[in-house]
Amino acid sequence: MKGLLSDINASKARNEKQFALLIDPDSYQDSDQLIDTVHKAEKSGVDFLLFGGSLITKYDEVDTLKLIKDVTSIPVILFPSSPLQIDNRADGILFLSLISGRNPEYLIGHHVNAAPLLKNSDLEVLPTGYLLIECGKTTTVEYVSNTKPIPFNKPNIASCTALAGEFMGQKLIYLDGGSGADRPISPEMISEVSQSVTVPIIVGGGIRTMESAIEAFEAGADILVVGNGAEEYPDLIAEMSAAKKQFG
Ligand code: 1GP
Repeated sequence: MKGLLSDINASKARNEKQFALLIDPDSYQDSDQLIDTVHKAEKSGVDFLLFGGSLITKYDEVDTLKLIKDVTSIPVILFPSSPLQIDNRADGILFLSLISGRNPEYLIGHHVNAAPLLKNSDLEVLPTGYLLIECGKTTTVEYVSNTKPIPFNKPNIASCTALAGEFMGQKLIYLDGGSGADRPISPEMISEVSQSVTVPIIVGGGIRTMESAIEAFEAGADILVVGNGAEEYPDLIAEMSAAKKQFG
């Protein structure tokens, strides 16, 4: 057991915030850029790397995960959209149920295919209720999963969905606006969800400034995920780390 979930729970118990950097292998096909990003993450004290994407097209070009593992000891947690993305070289996997949607493949179908692979792996499995929230545009995850996001201004739907997820045994709740969302999830929604569940809350999608990160942390997010924002503006990695250190 690698203790990823127990570390997350311990951080929450201490009121400490965490920051995860999302590495989408399709976005980092330049090895030098990837290594530079990982070094920045290491220097800034990023808590863990999420690795994956809603649609990966460049599996064979650069072995992104190997490059990452060669240069850092930051834990890598898979953030997969399908069992094709299971890779035993990572440390853990978000075992995602897309509970905002009504597509059985993303509620239980892929999980059945993934289960025997995970049983035979060394990956720590982190059961995660995943809620896709409408944040200004149709994202790849919405299209690929064929699910309808929760409306931006309906925090009560999000809080009831998250609570149902916790009652069903999910150990983490992930509120996601989707990669490259136009705007981040509202502090009102994060706040309502955080008052509804006791498990740690991950929030991502469309976070591009330190100010929006602080707002999300203040509203009750335990872990923030940044992907596109750090690709566009690499200094955001250090700024996010500074934002989380204001808490706890
Ligand atoms: C996407 O939450 C992640 O699933 C990160 O989103 O790339 O918009 O930061 P961004």
